[in-house]
Amino acid sequence: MTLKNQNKQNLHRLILVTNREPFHCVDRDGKIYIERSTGGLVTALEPAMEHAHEAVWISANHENAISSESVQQEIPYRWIAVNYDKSLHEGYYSGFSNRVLWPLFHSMIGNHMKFQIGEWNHYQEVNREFANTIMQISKSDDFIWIHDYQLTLVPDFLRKRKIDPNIRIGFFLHIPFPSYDLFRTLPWGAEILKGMLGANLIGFHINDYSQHFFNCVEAILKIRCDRSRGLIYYENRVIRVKAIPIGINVVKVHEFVSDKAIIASSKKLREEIGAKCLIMGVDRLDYTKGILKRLSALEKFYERYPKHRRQVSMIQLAVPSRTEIEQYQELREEIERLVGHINGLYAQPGWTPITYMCRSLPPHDLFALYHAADIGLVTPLRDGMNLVAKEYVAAHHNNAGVLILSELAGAAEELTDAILVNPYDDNAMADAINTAVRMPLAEQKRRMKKLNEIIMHYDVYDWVNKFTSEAYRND
Ligand code: ADQ
Repeated sequence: MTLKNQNKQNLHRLILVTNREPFHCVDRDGKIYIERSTGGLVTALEPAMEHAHEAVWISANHENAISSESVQQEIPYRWIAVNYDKSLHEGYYSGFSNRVLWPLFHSMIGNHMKFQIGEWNHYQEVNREFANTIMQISKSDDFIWIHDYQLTLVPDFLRKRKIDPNIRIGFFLHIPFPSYDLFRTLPWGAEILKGMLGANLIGFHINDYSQHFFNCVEAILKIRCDRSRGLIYYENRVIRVKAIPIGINVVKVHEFVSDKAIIASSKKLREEIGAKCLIMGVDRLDYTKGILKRLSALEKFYERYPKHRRQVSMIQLAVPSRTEIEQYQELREEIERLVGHINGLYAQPGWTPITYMCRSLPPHDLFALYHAADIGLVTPLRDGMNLVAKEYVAAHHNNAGVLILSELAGAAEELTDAILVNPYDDNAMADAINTAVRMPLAEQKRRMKKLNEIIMHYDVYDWVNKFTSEAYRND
């Protein structure tokens, strides 16, 4: 699948709006370098930017040491920063976005959801600043595409500011949308729903999330929804709601894993690990990713299937994120403790059960790991989609490999030829690891072929095309 130049044909300028900027700064020997980000969202959105006939990326400016001129030399499109008062940042970002909406939308409110006075106001103010910046540059016929839970109020703020009705506004939620029973615990639920309803099109990864959204709109706002057509009638406008699952840039992954240098690194990694079978886990360091339960499952696996000790090793890679939030610091310590515990229990001279790396890896090393791993263990407790699962599948497009995938990741809807597991059930996961280790090569290849057919068909270009054409549908 390739991008069919959707944006070029209809000549709408694309204004992409995200909380995070599409680059980050790296300090090397005291000198600051700007690098394009490699994370999930940016990787997914760059193809849309590169194929638009004209494009602008609007984001916050977390890396505020940097001038826009120096950034502009490094990225192939115009970037505009939203400048808001720094005193709002903690409440908007770490507070309301990541201590309220993130756990709530992942249905993990228990120990994680924490309201603090004033944060809702900070969230609103920053969303208003985003809308102000968009208003300053937008012109008739633009296509404004707003992303994710940090910016739910922006579409409605644009309507309130009387944005040109010719401008289409799309909103895509990259994380799950929770059930009504959970969503109703949020004191500002009605405002969040109305905020999103400012868009012409609201996109989710899977149909379950759209249905939850419809339930909340009906129950909380008492608004008429036509579910069979995916339409909501609100303030004399028709809003389209649609499940459009995100894909990956499959061709790029194929290029990485056919690169001779990456194949050589993958081979070297295998030799260094020594074990016959290598399992990989790759995640942002986040409690939703289920890393602790996964490690417990591995411990159970070694306990129940002692003959696999020495034969099977795991590399767990976790890139630190939201390090300013206490729960994330605690999680990091707990993971380190558990890795130490398992290695202490089972390691033997010449064999280490788990190699744990807590950092971001450059694409070369990341894809060498994907390529080297016999088993991809992707077991989030809840995940909007999960791109790691798709990247692992793409990295094994012409060889064997087994994906073990959480039923609670959006990706499980499409990747039904993976071994699907309940990520809370470490006993069942231990058994799934055993099944994967013992799976005959022919069976692995058969499953990999089917998984690859899916991710090749529904790749990131398909996602961009579908979202753009849905946003311009008039029927
Ligand atoms: P994330 O929660 O960030 O994305 P995910 O979809 O798995 O999760 O994307 C992570 C990305 O970061 C992948 O592309 C992966 O290769 C990369 N990555 C992870 N660890 C890394 C490391 N140590 N070094 C380098 N790169 C690393 C959110 C939602 C998901 C949804 C995406 C896209 O939470 O559910 O799939 O947006 O919509």
